[in-house]
Order: sequence, then structure tokens, then C-alpha cells
Amino acid sequence: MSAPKIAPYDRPAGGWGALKNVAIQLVAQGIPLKGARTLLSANQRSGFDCPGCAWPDREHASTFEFCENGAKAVAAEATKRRVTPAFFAAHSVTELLDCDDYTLEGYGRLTHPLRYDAATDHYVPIAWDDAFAMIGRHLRALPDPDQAAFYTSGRTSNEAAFLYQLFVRHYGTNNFPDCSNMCHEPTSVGLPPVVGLGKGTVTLEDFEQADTLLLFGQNPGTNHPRMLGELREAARRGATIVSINLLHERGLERFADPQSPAEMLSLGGTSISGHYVTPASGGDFAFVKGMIKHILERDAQARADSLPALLDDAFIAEHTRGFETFAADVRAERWDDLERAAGVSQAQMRRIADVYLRGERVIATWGMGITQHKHAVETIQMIVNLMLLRGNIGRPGAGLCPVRGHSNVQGDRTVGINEKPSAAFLERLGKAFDFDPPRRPGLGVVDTIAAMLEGRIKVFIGMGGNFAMATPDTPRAWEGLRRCDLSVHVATKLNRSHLVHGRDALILPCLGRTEIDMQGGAVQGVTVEDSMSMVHLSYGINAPASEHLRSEPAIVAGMAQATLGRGPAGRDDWHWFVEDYDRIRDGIAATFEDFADFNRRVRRPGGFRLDVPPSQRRWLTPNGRANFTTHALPRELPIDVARRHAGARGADVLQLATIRSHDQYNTTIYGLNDRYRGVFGQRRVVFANPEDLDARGLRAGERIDLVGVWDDGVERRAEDFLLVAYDIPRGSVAAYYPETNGLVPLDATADGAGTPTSKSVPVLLERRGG
Ligand SMILES: Nc1nc2c(c(=O)[nH]1)N[C@H]1C(S)=C(S)[C@@H](COP(=O)(O)OP(=O)(O)OC[C@H]3O[C@@H](n4cnc5c(=O)[nH]c(N)nc54)[C@H](O)[C@@H]3O)O[C@H]1N2
Ligand SMILES: Nc1nc2c(c(=O)[nH]1)N[C@H]1C(S)=C(S)[C@@H](COP(=O)(O)OP(=O)(O)OC[C@H]3O[C@@H](n4cnc5c(=O)[nH]c(N)nc54)[C@H](O)[C@@H]3O)O[C@H]1N2
Ligand SMILES: [Mo]
Repeated sequence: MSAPKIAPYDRPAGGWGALKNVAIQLVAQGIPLKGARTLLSANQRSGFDCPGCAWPDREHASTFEFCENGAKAVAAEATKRRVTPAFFAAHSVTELLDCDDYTLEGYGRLTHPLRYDAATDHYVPIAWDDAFAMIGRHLRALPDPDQAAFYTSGRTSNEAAFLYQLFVRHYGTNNFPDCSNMCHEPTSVGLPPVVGLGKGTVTLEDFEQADTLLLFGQNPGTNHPRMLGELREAARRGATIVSINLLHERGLERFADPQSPAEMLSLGGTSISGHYVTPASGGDFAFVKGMIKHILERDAQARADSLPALLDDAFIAEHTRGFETFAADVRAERWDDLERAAGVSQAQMRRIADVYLRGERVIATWGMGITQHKHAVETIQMIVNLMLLRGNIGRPGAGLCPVRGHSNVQGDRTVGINEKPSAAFLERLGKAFDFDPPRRPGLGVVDTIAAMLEGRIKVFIGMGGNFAMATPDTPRAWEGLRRCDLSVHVATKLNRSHLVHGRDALILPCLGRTEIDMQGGAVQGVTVEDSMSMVHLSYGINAPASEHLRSEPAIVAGMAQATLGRGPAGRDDWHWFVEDYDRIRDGIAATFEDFADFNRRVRRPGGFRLDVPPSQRRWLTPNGRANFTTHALPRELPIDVARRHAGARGADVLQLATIRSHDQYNTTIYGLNDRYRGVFGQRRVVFANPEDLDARGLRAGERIDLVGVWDDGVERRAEDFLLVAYDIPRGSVAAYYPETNGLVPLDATADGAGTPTSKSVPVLLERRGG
């Protein structure tokens, strides 16, 4: 491990550094050969879908698609290390709580089902049937099924997720908190009313045809490395790429494809973004509105001069509603208000708007830099407004591209992991399985924690993920979990959530996606849906990490059988579904029109694409049109609200963006470097603008505490961070998640979506001991 240092990185993203780091990671997991073989089958036709990110893979790719961080995700799962009952006998839970998260996951794969023994404070082995019986006992004892919550993290396959929701809805609740509540929920909430579907509209072919790409608030060099391949191609054929990001991310600037000998030898790489905008935190909303104001002005001028109009009048007339009201609102906006809210000059807003106007085929992408803000839904809808102006949705080379996180987070939602299910879905599910699903809306992540704290949730079951670390307001989340009667985690590796447990607790070890899943004497495949609505089969190729592991669907069936005593639709047993996953897929097909003939279609090479009506200009909105939406600039910016709360120290408040380093996968820490940002051997760093430091009498290299500012009287503090001078807009600082989650107030959420506003957390910097 490298010694802690800060050393700016001047190479392109990718390149030799990426190759070297894959090798390091494989050796660290003790798997040079096997790891390499495993990697070769990621995202190939007969192999597994990479458990890294949700970026689609190219059907026609014949060689391994190189991706450093995909390799890390695969290596982490294929590790040689094991965390066995002997390990748990040697370490009490209290002892393990002292380990950092990096160490916990580093112990390797879980091998046996485990039960918490309060008498000794150790996890001890338990037989699978006894574990299921314990779950059944607890669930049946609850006076109201709404006192249990069933979390899902987005690696779970369609088959496991569908069976899970079927079990939980038979049990009687819609309490499905889901990692997407903390992630792309504002996309799922914001898009349906305006385009009729909460998903992206583009495919990889559209990326090949686009001439202009607007990339909002995402860091593909780290989080979606395979996307860099698309961006590189686009840049090389002359497409204009605009990055709108709080930070100058290296992957958005320059990329060297490790498969290109020329780029590798020259050390040069391809320049990615022709334009780079760094708005204030959350300033994207006003920035896009400013772009639109310029477009409306230029369009009016063009018409006055009898030049061709700049708006797509025919598209607007035929396909949309709400244009006049929306346009009047934008025209009335004042440039100085827009500039202040965006943190971008009028001139730059106009310049980027002209880039947009020159584009014939424009794609807009976005990630967590857009969704984890108070005005996320409005911002996404403003991006849609921008795209509608020139008919940039539903034709080749143009459209919307929310870039999802977990490899199957989109699919889990599609197949029913939804705390606010539509009546139509429940209707079909009820018909397909001959039961009456619960209609009451359930709880998302933030509401689940609040309910735990109030004693309204007593049983927590987690299908993957790391609820204790991924959620906001860490001490409160932990208190909530500890108040539960039972906590259960289906997991591949040990994590903090297993140690912050209910009175009774279980850890149920499962197969990972890279492993062979044998059921009923045959190898089973599972399906996943990527960011572009492509559904395909995934088959593991490695031997399971332990003979005691069960697949996620098998674990769901075990819980369901022990809780409900009988299967759905008149069957005696839930295990029937697990003997052949085709049966689960038939159930999915019976529930969703989109999945008709699922088993046959998914076996075609490359799988199939789900229906994406807006990509064909079919708008499944209440009025049957795409809708322009009118959103005023907030009267008070979130930072002003925070300053008001901070009273005398108001002027010192900064907005903290909690982001991912290059060596982590969400709460899983692979290593302590963030190479592209020049951070090595450490994670407790805060990136700050040098002028902001000067103004506060602080210096780079000093150690500080981050102190939360909120209006609820709760003290929030994250201790001992190194100040790093960084090219970041004034008023903003950035630090890694999850170390900073304790600073995110539970009720600081995106309007209308409930997503924690993890990218604009109001904080003060306090010199240690000062
Ligand atoms: N290797 C790896 N891959 C991953 C993950 C991982 O942790 N590691 N996580 C997966 C998951 S679940 C997800 S959701 C995705 C996340 O992928 P991203 O969406 O890229 O996630 P973040 O690292 O949170 O980075 C958000 C970006 O937004 C920028 N930003 C912050 N605030 C603002 C703002 O106000 N405006 C703008 N324009 N930009 C802003 C930050 O500088 C940063 O570049 O990646 C997925 N893939
Ligand atoms: N402050 C702040 N907080 C955030 C974010 C942020 O940007 N800032 N991002 C948010 C986002 S976008 C997301 S998606 C969430 C992520 O929240 P989660 O999805 O809950 O967290 P992960 O870290 O992805 O979960 C990792 C754990 O999943 C388990 N696991 C891995 N593979 C498998 C598998 O195949 N099956 C099962 N059953 N378990 C498996 C392992 O035990 C591992 O420890 O965090 C959110 N929290
Ligand atoms: Mo995510």
C-alpha cells in the first residue's frame, strides 16, 4: 500500500495505470490466473454480466472489453479469501466493529449462514432451515406486515428481485426501500410525467450517431469506465462533448484506451471534452435554464430576421404541451439571477447554448451530480425541456441517458421492487398469481430509517447492499437498525451492516454473479437490465466460494416458505420456482406485457430491449404528449437556507459533495488511492478551493473536522480530514462517501423524490483542536 501523499496526476485516464492496477488487484485477491480467466468472460455472450456498473456492453465486441473498475468488482467477488465460522469464533462483534470497512470486506467471502448469539456477542453457524424458521417466526409475529422492511441493492438479478417482491407482497407490505432511493430516484420520478417513462431513451447506436454530448454530473472515468470507450469514439469522429461537472474529472478530459497501441505508446490519449463547465453545486438547474433563455432569444431573433427558426416547431406542435407557459417563464428570468444560481457567467451559458444549437443530434447524460440535490427533479425536467426544444428525443443519435449505477438497479425496479407500485402493476401481479397484493404505499430508504427510530419497523431484511453505511445520517441509521427485533442480510461479503444489528440477527451468504448456480441438476442463468433497457442472460463460470452458499432466489424461496407455509397461485411450495429459473421468468412474463415470451427472447444472442416508448415518440403521459415543465428559480438557494441556519457562522458555510474515489465501489473500498485526483494511501481528505481556505484562515495540509449545519439541533461531525487545495468552485468542497454520510441530515432530501441530498451537504471546516 502506498504511503499517504497528494500528487497531481497529469496522464490521461485509462492507459498504463489502469492495466497496472488490474494486476495489483488480482494479486491482492490471490487470484492472478483464475481472475484473469474470470475477467475474460465478463459481458461476453456465454459469460456473466459484469457486476460493476450498469453501462451496456457491445454485442458485437469480440474481445474482452477492458475496464479497470469492472475488473476490480470481479476480482473482489472471485477473491481467494474466506471469512469462516472459525473467524467469527475468534472475533466478537464488538471487536469487529473496530475494524474499518476496508478491512471488513477484505476478510473475503462469507461461507456459512450465521446467527448472532447475544450471550457471547459472536456470530455462530446456523443451519439454513433454522435460519429460515427464525425469519418466519419473526415475520408472522408482527401484528402488521408494514412493520417489516425489505431492502434491495441493485446487484440482485431480475429473477431474485421478482421472487422477493412476490414473497413480500404475499406477506402483505410494499415496504421496499431500495438503493435507487438514494440514487436515480429523481430520474424515476421526474421523467414519467414529461416523457412517459422513468428510464433513458438512447442505445449505444445512438451514441455512435450523436454529434453533440452533454454530460451532466457524472464521472465515467471511475464509475462507468466502459462509457469512456463511447466518448473516445465520439470525440475521434468529431462530435462535440460538453462536460458539466463540479470538478475537472480526468476521464472527462483525456482517455487512453488500453487496447489502442498508439495511445498506449504515445502516452497521449484522446481529448474528450471540448467544453468544460464547472457550475456551483446544484447550479445545473439555473445553468440549463440560462441555456434555454439564450436559445429562445436567438430563435426570436432568427424569426425576426426571417431566418430559419431554431426551435423544432413541428415537433413542439405535434408532440408536446406546455411550451408557451414554459417559454414565458424562462423569458421572464433575469440573467443576474441565473448567473448567481448557476455559478456560471451569462457568456458561458450562451456559449454552451450555441454548442447545443449547432448539434443536429444531441444526447444528454446525467448521474449523481444531478440527482443528489434538493432540486434534482426540477433539474432533470429542465434538461428534458432543453432537449424538447429541438426535438432531441426519439430520433436516431439523440435522447436522454440517465447513467445508472448498480448493474441491475434498473431491472430490479422494472420487475417490481417499488415502494410506490402503480395500481396497474398490482392489478396484473394479483391476476397472474391469484392473490390480492397490498395497496398501501410502502416506505423508501429515508422513511424506513425514520420508522425504525419511531419503533414502527421491527424487522429489516436486506437483499444485498450495506444499509448501515450507504444511508444518510449514519448514527441515526445505526440507532434505527439496532432497535429492530430482527435484522437479516443476504450478502457475499462481511460488511458494517452485519455488525450493526437487531436483537436477533442473521447473515445469509449467497452466490455472486460470477459463480455457477446449479438448481434442479442444471446450470441456471439470471437476467439483468442495463442502463439502456437491454435485458440479457448472465451465467456464472466460477465454482462457488463455499459449498454452503445458496442463490438469492433459493434464499427468497426459503424465507417465503418458512413465513407463508405455502406457495403462490395454489402451489404448495416456493421452491418449485427455484428448480428452474425459467419458471420465475414465466411469472415475470405473465406479469409484464413487455416480457412476453421472455424465456425465448432472452436466449437470442444479446438478449432483447424492453419497450422504450419515448424513443419512438410515443408518450405514455396522462395527456399523451411530451410535456414542457415550468420551474421557477428557487427563491432561496439551498446554500442560503443553510447559511441562515448557521447564524453567526453563516458566511463560512460550504456545500459538501460526497463522491466516489477511484478505488471504491460504493461502500466497498478496494484500495486507498484516487489516482486521477492525485490522492494516494488515504481517504480522509477534503478538496477545497484555496481562496475559500484563505478566507477562513486555513491552509492546505492542515487537518480539520467537518461539522454539519442543519436546523434540527443534532450535532453532526466527521473527524480528522486532510485539507487538499483543489480546482473546485468557491463555496463547494468535496470528500468521499461513506466516511461523510454522518453529515447528511436524514430529512435533507430531493423534493418529490426523497433522495438524500448527498451532493450539497452544508458544512463548516473546523481546525482540529481549534
Ligand atoms: N468503480 C465504481 N463504479 C461505480 C460505483 C462505484 O462506487 N465505483 N458506483 C455505482 C453507482 S451505484 C452509481 S449511482 C454510479 C455513480 O456514478 P457518478 O454519478 O459518476 O457518481 P459520483 O462519484 O457520486 O460522482 C458524481 C459526479 O458529479 C459531480 N458533481 C457533484 N456535484 C455536482 C453538481 O452540483 N453539478 C454537477 N454538474 N456535477 C456535480 C462530481 O464532481 C462527480 O464527478 O456509479 C456506479 N459505478
Ligand atoms: N453520501 C453518499 N451516500 C450515498 C451515495 C453518495 O454518492 N453519497 N450514493 C448512493 C448510491 S448512488 C447508492 S446506489 C447506494 C448504494 O448502497 P448499497 O447498494 O446498499 O451499497 P453497496 O456498497 O453497493 O453494497 C455492498 C455490499 O453488497 C453485498 N453484495 C455484493 N454483491 C452481492 C451480491 O451479488 N448479492 C448480494 N446479496 N449481496 C452482494 C456485499 O456484501 C457488499 O458488502 O449508496 C448511496 N449512498
Ligand atoms: Mo447508485
